[in-house]
Amino acid sequence: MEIKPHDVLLAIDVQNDFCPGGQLAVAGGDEVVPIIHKLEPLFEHVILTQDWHAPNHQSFASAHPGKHPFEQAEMSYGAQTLWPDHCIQGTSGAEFHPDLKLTRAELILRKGFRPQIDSYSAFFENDRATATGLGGYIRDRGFRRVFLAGLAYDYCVGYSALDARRLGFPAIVIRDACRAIDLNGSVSQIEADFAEAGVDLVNSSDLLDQRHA
Ligand code: VGL
Ligand code: ZN
Repeated sequence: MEIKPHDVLLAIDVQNDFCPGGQLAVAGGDEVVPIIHKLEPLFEHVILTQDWHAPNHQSFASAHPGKHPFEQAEMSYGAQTLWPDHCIQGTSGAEFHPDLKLTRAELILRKGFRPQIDSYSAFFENDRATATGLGGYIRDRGFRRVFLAGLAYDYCVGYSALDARRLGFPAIVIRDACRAIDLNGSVSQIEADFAEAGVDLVNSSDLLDQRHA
């Protein structure tokens, strides 16, 4: 698959708290860093996202007395999975992985800062209605296809890919450049959603091979 000048690489939430040793560690989360580094030169445009929660965020189990991480809670917008405290604004856990070097990135999009709403997707918060502005940015910049990598495959990467499709952008998830949380069938669920929404899955080798084509 050939990368074109109007394509954009979206590196989702490659942050310390989603890497081994972090508060919401994803198995092998740090392994996406060298793969993203290999992909980066293919793209003229790179955007980073950063999960960026207020300390009292309502997606944290700690904000719900008697509840534990990975249980569900009812929010104004429906059911919400509760997480360990993670990616709190200004903490080291919220920083990008120290090895991540995407100096050409043109935008860092922060999400999940409203205490009452979580935001898995880089485009819409979990009420599925509050826009982050990323859709407008991508449209205004004239980008057309959205390629996604990062953490976590079955949450923030997946929801972002589905919303990209909802906004009419072709969305391509680079599978080996992601790692999953895999909670209660979340991987098979997101892949069923991908199939229905027309999200494409590729591997980094499918993109890197173009150099030899
Ligand atoms: C994420 C759960 C909570 C993610 C963020 O980046 O996939 N998952 N916050
Ligand atoms: Zn979060």
